[in-house]
Amino acid sequence: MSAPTTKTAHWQELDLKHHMHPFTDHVDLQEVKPQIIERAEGVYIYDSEGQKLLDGMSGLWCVNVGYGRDEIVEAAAQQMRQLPYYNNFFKTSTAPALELAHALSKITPDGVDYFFFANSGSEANDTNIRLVQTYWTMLGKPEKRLLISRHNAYHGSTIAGASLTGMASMHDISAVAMPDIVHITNPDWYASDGSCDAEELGLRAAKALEQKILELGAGNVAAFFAEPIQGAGGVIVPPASYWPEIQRICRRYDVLIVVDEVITGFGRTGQWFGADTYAIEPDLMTLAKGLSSGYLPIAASAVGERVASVLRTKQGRFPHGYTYGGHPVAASAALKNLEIIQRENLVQQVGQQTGPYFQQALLGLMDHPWVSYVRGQGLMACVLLSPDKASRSAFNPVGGIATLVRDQCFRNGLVTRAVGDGLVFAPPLIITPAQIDELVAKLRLSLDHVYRNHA
Ligand code: PXG
Repeated sequence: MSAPTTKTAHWQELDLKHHMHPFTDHVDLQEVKPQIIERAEGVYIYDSEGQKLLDGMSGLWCVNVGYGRDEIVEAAAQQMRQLPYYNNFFKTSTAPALELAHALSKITPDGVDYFFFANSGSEANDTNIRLVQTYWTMLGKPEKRLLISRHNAYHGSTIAGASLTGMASMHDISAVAMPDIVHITNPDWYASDGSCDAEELGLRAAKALEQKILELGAGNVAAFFAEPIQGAGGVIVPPASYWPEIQRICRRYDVLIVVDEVITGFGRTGQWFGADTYAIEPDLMTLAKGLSSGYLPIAASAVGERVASVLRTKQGRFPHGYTYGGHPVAASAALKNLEIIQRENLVQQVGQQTGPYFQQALLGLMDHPWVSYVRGQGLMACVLLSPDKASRSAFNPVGGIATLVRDQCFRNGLVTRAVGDGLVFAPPLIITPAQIDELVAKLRLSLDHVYRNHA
């Protein structure tokens, strides 16, 4: 590989000298050097060496309307000139936060009409935990405070978010995992032993919730937290049988349903929310990422009538909030982002055209000797690899080959992420069928390259 240009070398040096990366092995990084992303347009990003890459991940599952939207830039700049900051604490508000709450109330499921703003998905999940526990306490049931989450869930990186998260590696680094959180199985048919079909597995995974509630005592269980489709865990799409049964169980035992829509929200699944796709009736939702398409950090807890009516009518403060929650500049950017999604019919486009096209195009890879399964919904998907398709066995080490394919994709101009033995994709919602073909062709090229050298 040719030597990097002076500016790239300069930034790489600064990175190694002064910068610490999230979720990164810094010893590895010293070997490979970070890739510096410098600009972006539409579905493409460009690095400091001028390489153009199709962003198959929308940044980190967030740039739903694609890059280069001047309208969002203008809305933010205008707001910054007029009022760069004011807060919603105590007895003040700003217009962008209120307009955004109103706009959100029109697209969230019926009965979900109140919004508490934060700056990240992790924070919004912290808020949801506080809301859930405050709700039961205000109703005189403070003992109802246990939270149930699932294996392989990702709910954030704060102590509470990481504690809700169901990935063992994230619990290992923290000696201070939050109490009151327990995890149950997730509906991952691919990872199962194959002893039943997917629908039966979905029912069994849902029944695990009922068993756990009975074991803990329904009077102690406050809420069930879940992503409609597990994203960072590897786009684990639930069988159709799963969510209706979860819904029934939560209602039967009076357990609140908190739907984490940080990835599945804002058109990703082909409907506004994953809750729409799976007919879930959430009591609370976690919103972030696509809310502003990542142009500025903003997140929200969407609060359903049941919880809102208690918090809004019982005397007493909810002692919780973030300095930048509902930041007027971020809220203006989010409002413009929602306007674009609506004006360009992006949700319908994903649901009816590009989503099905994307899933079909990826399924075309099943003829590759390593591609053992393709799962997804709308514009999120995971292509799973196995050295033995029939048994769906894992590579040794797990993720070794997927990481090589991921690195080769980057060399071939495609951004993807390796999750275990899978490669995940979540391109911007504006991706065209021709760009989907480009994505799949680059993935095939990369798979073939690694296969030739490592099979
Ligand atoms: N909930 C879900 C479902 C998420 O996917 C969060 C909460 C936390 O959001 P913040 O804004 O605090 O990061 C997320 C974030 C990955 C990856 O590589 C996924 C996320 C973040 C970073 C990387 O898959 N999801």
